[in-house]
Amino acid sequence: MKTLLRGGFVVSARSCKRADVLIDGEKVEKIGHVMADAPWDTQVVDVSGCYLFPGFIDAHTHFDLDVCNTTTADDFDSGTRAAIRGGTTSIIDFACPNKGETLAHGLQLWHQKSDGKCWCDYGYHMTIDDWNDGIERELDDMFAAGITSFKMYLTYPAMLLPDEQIYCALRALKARGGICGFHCENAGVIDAKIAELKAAGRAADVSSHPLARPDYLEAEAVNRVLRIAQAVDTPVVIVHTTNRAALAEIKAARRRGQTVYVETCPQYLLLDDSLYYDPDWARAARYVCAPPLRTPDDADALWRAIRHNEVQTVSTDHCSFTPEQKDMGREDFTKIPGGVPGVETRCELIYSGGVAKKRITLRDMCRVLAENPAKLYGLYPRKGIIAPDSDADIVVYDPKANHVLRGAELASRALYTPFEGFETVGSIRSVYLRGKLAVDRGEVVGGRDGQYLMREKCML
Ligand code: DUC
Ligand code: ZN
Repeated sequence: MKTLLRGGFVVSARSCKRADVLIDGEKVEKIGHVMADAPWDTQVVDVSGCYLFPGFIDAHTHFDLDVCNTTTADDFDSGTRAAIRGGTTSIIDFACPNKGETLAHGLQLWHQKSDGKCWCDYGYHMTIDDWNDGIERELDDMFAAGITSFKMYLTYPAMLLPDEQIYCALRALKARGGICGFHCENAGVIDAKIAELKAAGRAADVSSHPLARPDYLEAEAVNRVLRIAQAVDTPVVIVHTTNRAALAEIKAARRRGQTVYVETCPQYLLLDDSLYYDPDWARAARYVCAPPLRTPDDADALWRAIRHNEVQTVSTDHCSFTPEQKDMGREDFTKIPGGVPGVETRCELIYSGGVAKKRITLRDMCRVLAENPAKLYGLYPRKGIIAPDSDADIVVYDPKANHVLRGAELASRALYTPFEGFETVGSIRSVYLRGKLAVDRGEVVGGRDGQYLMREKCML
């Protein structure tokens, strides 16, 4: 049986047009005024007054990840259930072998963690936290397994690679048409600042976290990565960009002719570092993530950069820990497991805080949440657009159905949201995953139907 979504406004990165969408099986068949073409037994769903977005893609999640001697609250089961409830029909998580392990081992481990458990479609980036001939040889296997994007870190001792190895790894990826994302923070100076803060008796202060990881040390690392990329002559992705100084480094690289793709996240657009100074330690600790939250001025710069197409994607860096897990850092702020939940709330936050506030347009929202991530990570046009033959991943957004975000009501196992009490403008009415109703009026009605995504090379 076919399904006709009737009377809505179909949003793309270029337009927002009144049109009906006919779904046949897992695919979009037609768009336009297609009622006359629909067979008699077509299921007609009235979506008048709603926006129809292509299913959103969150290209930055961490599910079932071991951090700081604990494991994220969300695994692939709860994490992808939260994702689909929030309008995300595809996630790309970071497979993460430990130093000394093979990429094949990391890939196998991530399949074990996720296969058969996912409520939305899923793929992986591969983390490169070690570099040697064996790993270089394995890159071809990764491409054969549908992994075309990678990640390297400029911070965290367990992940960090020296500049020479970053250069060699980027050169090897360039030769194969791969793309790499970078976590940009300066490791050495941050460690020195942590030691100073502890020596000054500030180990138990959550506010030590942002003081140890200032914006300019992120900007320094962004600049270093971009200069290494210049030496290799290859595009790179700067993930979870938080601030104006980092954006200035990116602009400078673009001015000298480099291609740089930029990601930011809702927490950097809508929250700020004053939250670390909450006298309630437990409340402040909920916002510990790396890089940390920045200033309202930085958030303004990021919104502007989205408007001007200088930021290509908004993902979440969903890395969830319960308040009880955050408590592990009561005496030592460096032991607070870093990360915030976000996969479930991204769409409503960006609509409410971005589109409804006229900071960005509906088309911008579609571009950074769907079309660009699909192009950047080799899923387009199967994903990222509502068009004939694309997967019928569709989010029906009702702009009049406002509600209030409450951590206790979310599917994530984090048991809180950093946006507690946030009043949304509108909400997700329903979500289709490859033609099948997966969310209906806030209830997850689909199953663990997520499929592993074999991805092509970057096409942005
Ligand atoms: N930052 C976090 O806060 N958590 C997980 C990984 C990261 O980069
Ligand atoms: Zn991350």
